[in-house]
Amino acid sequence: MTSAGRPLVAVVMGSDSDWPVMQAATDVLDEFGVASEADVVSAHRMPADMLSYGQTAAGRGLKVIIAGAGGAAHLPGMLASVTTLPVIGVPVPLKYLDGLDSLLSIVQMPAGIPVATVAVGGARNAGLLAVRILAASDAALAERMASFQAELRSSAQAKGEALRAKVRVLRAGQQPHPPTGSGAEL
Ligand code: RP5
Repeated sequence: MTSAGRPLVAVVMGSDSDWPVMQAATDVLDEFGVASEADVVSAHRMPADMLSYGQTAAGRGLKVIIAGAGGAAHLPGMLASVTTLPVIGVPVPLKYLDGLDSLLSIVQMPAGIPVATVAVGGARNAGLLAVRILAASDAALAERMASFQAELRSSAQAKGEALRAKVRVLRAGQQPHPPTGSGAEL
C-alpha cells in the first residue's frame, strides 16, 4: 500500500477554509503510506453532489471516509446516511462557539447511522483511526501501527525521565525548611 496508489481514504470537508485543520488527516495517512484523496463536498451548498459522492464512494474503492465541517456541520452524518463505509467526523472550530456547535452537530447522530466523532480539530486522530480500520485486515499496516505506538511510548517515557530530572534539580536547589514546632522558628 502506498500513498500514491488508488485512494482508500477520502478526506472531505465542507469548505476549503476547513483545510488548515483537515490537512493533519492527509498528513498522517501519508506518513503511513495510505493513499487518500481530498476534496470539498459541501452538504449545504452542493447537496446533490454531496449525495452522489457518498453514494459512489464504496464503488470507487474507498474504504473509509473522513469528513470535516464547521458550524451546522451536517456533512459527516449525511454522507454516513448514503454509504455503508465507516465515516469519521471531524468537528472544525469556527470563529464563534469554539467548535462546540460543530461537535454537537456531528456527534449527536440518531440510532442506526453512526459517525465516529473525534475531538474538535482532531483531524490527526481521524487519520489514525482510518489507519486502524484498514489495519484490521492488513497485517503490514497493523505492524506499522504497532511501531508507531511503541514510539509514542518511548517518547512519553523520555518526557517522564526529563521531568523527574528537572524536579530533582529544583529540589536540590531549595533550602530545607526547619520542622514546625521544633522551636527553631523562635
Ligand atoms: C461549513 O461552513 C464548512 O465546513 C466550514 O467550516 C464553514 C464555513 O465555510 P466558508 O464560509 O468558510 O466557506 O459548511
